Amino acid sequence: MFNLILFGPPGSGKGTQSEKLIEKYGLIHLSTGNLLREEIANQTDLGTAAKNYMDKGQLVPDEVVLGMIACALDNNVHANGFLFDGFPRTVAQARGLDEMLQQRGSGIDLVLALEVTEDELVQRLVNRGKTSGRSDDNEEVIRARIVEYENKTAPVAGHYAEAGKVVYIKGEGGVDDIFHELCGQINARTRMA
Ligand code: B4P
Repeated sequence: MFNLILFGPPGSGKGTQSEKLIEKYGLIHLSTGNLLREEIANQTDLGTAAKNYMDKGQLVPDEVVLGMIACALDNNVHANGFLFDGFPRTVAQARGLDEMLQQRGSGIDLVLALEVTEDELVQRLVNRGKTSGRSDDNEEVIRARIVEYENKTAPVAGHYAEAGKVVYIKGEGGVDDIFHELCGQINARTRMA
């Protein structure tokens, strides 16, 4: 069992790198952003409530996100490990996750934190907005998402740093070069490669 958190601000490449990492290491990909967008697409009550927050660049309430993750863990009891992408986004979510994993006899092994400058983040997400159809990929909402990240999400790195689990990786440059750096850190801690 190997549980990895891919951490970083909006637009830092979490979704992009997650796709490559799950393929290489056979981890189950849990992206709360994707799970929430599925709920919106399916027009569920949860999705309708979440959309109100997401369209303003705000975080969805912790209990909603923790409930989705609990379900996903229960649906994948035989997994090799999980890649958490865009989760946890608050210290309360991190504590909730730690508790859920502990109850299942495991825990977080590594947090890989992607570092990207704010100008580059905005540029990437504005570009993605031209084709993504995502209502939160416009400059005003992107700026709000970055403020939300600084206030509520950045402290999550501190939570895991206390246990020596965080490694910072430069998230600017070629996608394959960044992937290589991430794999190096995972390989140093596992025999999964
Ligand atoms: P997410 O779906 O997690 O979206 P994100 O932060 O924008 O990151 P994403 O993974 O999509 O982008 P990536 O960096 O890969 O969250 C959306 C919203 O959902 C949140 O604002 C919040 O409201 C809600 N939410 C989700 N999880 C939550 C939680 N746990 N608690 C509360 N609320 C939650 O890529 C961005 C762009 O950069 C792409 O176009 C990509 O092609 C490009 N890119 C990637 N790597 C690059 C590189 N090396 N060089 C150049 N471009 C690159």
